[in-house]
Amino acid sequence: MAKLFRAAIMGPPGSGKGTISKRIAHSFGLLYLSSGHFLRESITAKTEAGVLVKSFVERSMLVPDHVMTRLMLPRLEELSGNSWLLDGFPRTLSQARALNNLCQLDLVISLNIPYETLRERLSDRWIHPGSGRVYNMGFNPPRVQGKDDITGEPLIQHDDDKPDALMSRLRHYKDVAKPVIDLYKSQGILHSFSGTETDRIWPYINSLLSTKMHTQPPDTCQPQMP
Ligand code: G5P
Ligand code: MG
Repeated sequence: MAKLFRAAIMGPPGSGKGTISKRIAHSFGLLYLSSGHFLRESITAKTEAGVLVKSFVERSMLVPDHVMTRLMLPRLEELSGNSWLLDGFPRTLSQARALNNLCQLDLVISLNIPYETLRERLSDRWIHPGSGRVYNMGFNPPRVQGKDDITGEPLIQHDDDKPDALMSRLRHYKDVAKPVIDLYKSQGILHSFSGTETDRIWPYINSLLSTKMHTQPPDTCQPQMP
């Protein structure tokens, strides 16, 4: 039986979830599922869910739990034979419980990054709206300023990366994440990483995953009683 591995990465806005997730997906062959990307995709496609979530995402507010679980859980059910990594989901205790009913995670990574670092990073962040590709003018700039490397289309800055919106996102993140972190701690699957540079955190995450993925017992996606 194939060894399946299910992980999630948590952290405040700008903590490097996306950057680290892409490295994990690339190095360990996990499917990478980003809740923010799915939301932006549904907004661009103007689906029923997209119309509903647009105002929440634009105001940097959490999308209601029932909408989030309806967006994420069916995708995970379809991927029941795959190993995957979730970025940005679950974000509330209610989402974590809904996920637990579908599947037990093997590992959760939590990123603790100082506020000042987050503020600096996000004010420098530019996105290619069509694909969700993220650039940072200092850390990973595009080859041509203001243009996407692949398509050459213009890059934009999200309204929710501007300072006022960012402050309220961070405050809210802390309150909402605490019970989720406590839950995963109690399950013995939480691994926290602190620091100001992704490149310095990455070797520790890389080594943790190398160990965990090689010692993972054969498994299938089993529900866990809440
Ligand atoms: P998202 O899209 O999940 P956030 O706000 O949680 O958005 P975000 O902004 O995507 O998180 P990140 O993925 O943690 O940040 O970080 P990143 O993009 O990798 O890195 C941030 C920037 O810093 C990038 O430019 C990167 O290049 C740079 N960087 C990384 N490392 C370093 C470094 O070491 N040094 C430097 N200098 N730079 C670095 O969610 C968006 C919205 O969707 C809704 C909410 O409304 C949310 O606001 N949403 C949900 N709502 C309810 N429930 C959920 N589960 C939801 N999920 C999303
Ligand atoms: Mg992200």
